[in-house]
Amino acid sequence: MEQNKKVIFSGIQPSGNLTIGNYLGALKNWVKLQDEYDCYFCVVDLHAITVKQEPKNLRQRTLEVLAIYLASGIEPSKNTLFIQSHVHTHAEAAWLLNCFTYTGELSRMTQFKDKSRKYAETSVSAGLLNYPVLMAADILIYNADLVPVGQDQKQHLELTRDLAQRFNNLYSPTFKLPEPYIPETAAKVMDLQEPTKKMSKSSDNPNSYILIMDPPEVIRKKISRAVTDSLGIVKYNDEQPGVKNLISIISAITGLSVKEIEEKYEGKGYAEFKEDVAEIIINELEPIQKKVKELLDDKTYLQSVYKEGAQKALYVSNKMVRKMKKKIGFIPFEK
Ligand code: AQP
Repeated sequence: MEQNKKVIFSGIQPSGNLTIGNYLGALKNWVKLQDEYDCYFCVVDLHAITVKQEPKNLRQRTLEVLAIYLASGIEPSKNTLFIQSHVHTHAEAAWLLNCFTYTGELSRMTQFKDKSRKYAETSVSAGLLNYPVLMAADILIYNADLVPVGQDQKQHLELTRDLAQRFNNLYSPTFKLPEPYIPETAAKVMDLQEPTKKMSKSSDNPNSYILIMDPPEVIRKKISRAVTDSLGIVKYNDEQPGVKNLISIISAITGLSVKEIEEKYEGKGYAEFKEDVAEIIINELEPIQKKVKELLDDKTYLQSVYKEGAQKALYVSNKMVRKMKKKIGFIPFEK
């Protein structure tokens, strides 16, 4: 039966603690996909090391991200849940694909340009440049049909399609060309301090994001400090990016329409509006936080989930990598 389902691949980097951007933009939507699609949800730790990570933090966050996947409602029995570095085919396929990628294509990527500017003072690793090739490998080794992506990842998916097409033309049809999957209710959560920028887990300013694991009092404080404007009207428009962002957050959590939210706060000030935003976020996150803590206390269970996921992911992806190697001209290790 699974054969008939379309394949989806997605992942989140344990490059920082997850934010409500990751939750509302990715996780909450993934939960809706698990019955209809054959989903591979991965903690992409190989991607995380494209910028410097403290080993202790990386270890801790990788498990926490897996626990957050589970606590958000992603079920191991319905999906393949795993940690990227446990499945060696990702790195292997990335190397193969690197040899079909032009450096010019990579240096033109917007995310590379942004991130290399940010890390210019320390050093910019070749890994940061090659990040989209690893992402292409992640997707292509499962022959994914669909990839849920935010606007900022669309360019990388285009490259994935170009690489797949290039390989297919050079040898013979091997890969499907994956399509972007844009969920109807995809929320783009903006930075609380600079609401024209995406909320990001690696931001240097903790007031710019709400973490999934932030305690209630921290959430109240951060929302009360969120940048708004001097108009004092709860209205969804581009002239009020801060208010627009808070309305989007309410809408993504409650399912209320923008119009319903605007009507609810007609004639009311920002203080009351912000108090409600904070309570709505707290109520949504509380059960997840409780579950994450329980899961992190049960490492044996977490291990059983990621081991089983990795075994399945390896079995599926190895077939594709073997095929790639054979077409390239490598001698098979065994027939
Ligand atoms: N602010 C956001 N709004 C909506 N969706 C978001 N995502 C991230 N931030 C928002 C979605 O989360 C998924 C995984 O993201 P990622 O960890 O692979 O990397 P990212 O998109 O680069 O996220 P960050 O938080 O900005 O990470 P850093 O700071 O490490 O680069 C994706 O589906 C993404 O769309």
